[in-house]
This record gives sequence, structure tokens and C-alpha cells, in this order.
Amino acid sequence: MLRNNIIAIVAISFIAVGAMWGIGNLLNPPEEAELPNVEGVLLVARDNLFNGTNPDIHVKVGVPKKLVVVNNDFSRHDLVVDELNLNTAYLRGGQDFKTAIVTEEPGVYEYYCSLHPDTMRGKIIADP
Ligand SMILES: [Cu+2]
Repeated sequence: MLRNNIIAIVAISFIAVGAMWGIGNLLNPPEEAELPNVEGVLLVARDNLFNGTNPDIHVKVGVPKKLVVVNNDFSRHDLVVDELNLNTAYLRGGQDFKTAIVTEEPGVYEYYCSLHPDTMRGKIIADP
């Protein structure tokens, strides 16, 4: 009988904590939800490629574009754009880095991984 009561108390405690956590999330929505108009790009490093194809990234001059770099590989990777002062530093597998692409001049900017520049290389194209 006592044992059943203890189990019930533990179960109720879990429900209470869960409910508080849920309410807390409602009151403090993640930051992401406050920026619905920011367009973003996700680059996933895997098998020594970005997104499998090192895709072109199109941006407009003067309009920041959110960039998330995720390393889903076993080896370390980074993402560097020399002309834009963009550098994620080395990311281990499972790590990510959130930043923004900001351009002031139209043109083509190369992004690459400093550890695998031969296979992990693509273009950021900034249109006026
Ligand atoms: Cu790499």
C-alpha cells in the first residue's frame, strides 16, 4: 500500500514538473519564433561535402541571411568565407554554428571548409 502511494506521488510529481515545463515554454517561446521573417540557409557537413552538392547560396546585398552550419560527420569541419569575415571554427560531429551572411557588395564569395578545401567548396552569390 505504502509502495503504491510512493509510486503515485512520483508519478504526480513527474506530471507536475512536465506541466510547469510546458507552461514555461508557452511563456518563453524559443527565440526562433520571434524572427519569422528571417530567411535562412542550412548547410550540413557530411561525407566531406556540404548538403551533398555544395549548393550555391543566393543572397541580396545588404539583406542578412541566417546561416546554420551543422556537422553530421565523423570528422571535424568548419566553414570559412574569407571576404565576409565568416568562420565557424572547427565543429566536431554533432556540433552546429549559427551566424549570418551579410554582404555589402554584389559578387561571388567562396565558402569552404579549411580542412577539406578540395571537396567542400561552394559559392555565395550576392545580387544587388
Ligand atoms: Cu571539412
